[in-house]
Amino acid sequence: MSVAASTFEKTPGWLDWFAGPSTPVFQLPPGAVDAHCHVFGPGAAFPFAPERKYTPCDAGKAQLFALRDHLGFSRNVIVQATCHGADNSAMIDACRSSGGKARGVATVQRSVTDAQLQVLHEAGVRGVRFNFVKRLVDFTPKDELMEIAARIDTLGWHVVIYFEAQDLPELWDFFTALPTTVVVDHMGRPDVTRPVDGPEFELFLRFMREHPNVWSKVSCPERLSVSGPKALGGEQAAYRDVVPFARKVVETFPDRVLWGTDWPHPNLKDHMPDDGLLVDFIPHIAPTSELQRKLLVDNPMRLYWPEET
Ligand code: 0GY
Repeated sequence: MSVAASTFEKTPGWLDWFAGPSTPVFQLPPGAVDAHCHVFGPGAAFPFAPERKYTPCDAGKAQLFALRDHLGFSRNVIVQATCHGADNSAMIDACRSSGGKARGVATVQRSVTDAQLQVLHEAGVRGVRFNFVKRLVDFTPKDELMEIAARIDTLGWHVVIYFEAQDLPELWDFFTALPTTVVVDHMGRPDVTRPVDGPEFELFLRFMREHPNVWSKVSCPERLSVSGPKALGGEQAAYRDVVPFARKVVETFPDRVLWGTDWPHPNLKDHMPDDGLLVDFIPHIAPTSELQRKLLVDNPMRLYWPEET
């Protein structure tokens, strides 16, 4: 796999995804789902949104599906990336081309029609994403988001939320009023230099404990790690500082966790991980085969392919 030249000029310092990932040592269970990944363009076919906060390299469906097969995943959940705004075309095209092996999470605006939601549903969309990370999106009023949540609830979809740990107190009332299943991206981005049993992470655990409709992706150690080492050069002990946080969530809420590569890893500044080594991170946070099966197969299937479970 190689990164093709883009028709758009990338954000300065942009890191392209790692070409030639290793074959994981950890063998994924049959039917494993990569439940958080993106497609970027390609920009020539699916232009990036004018309101985007970054311009990535191209990372299209063919490259995503090749990575899926190389790593040993059976399916993908493709999450609309903010560089495409509320134009879901690239994500939808990837879902439609996947032969039923990909489902999607869309970004929609209040103006979306019921007919448009139906088209998204038929293409494989099963959720919407509300993003509160200020460097990625402009602010959307909460009443608009709540209106969208009520509408997609009737389709049986869920809401994916992305926020930084320090914003959880302020967003708590809104999140806990959502009527759907709520899936948190990357454990709400904890500061992993803080103690895993300290008040900051306890607030996140309480959020999950007190609200059985809240799930978490235990993804993105490469984004959260401060100490490293990087998942490069065969490193099997990567991102050790993230392990206690992710393992705590997996062991406490085994039926409400998901895992994803986050390929093509938007906005990483320091390094681009080898996705094969990211897969090798999984047994450190889900140490038993039962936990691994729930994390990688049972839970994502229940949420995204319920008709097959
Ligand atoms: C992620 C994280 C990021 C970006 C996006 O949609 C996006 O642009 O999700 C990020 O920059 O932290 O989940 O891929």
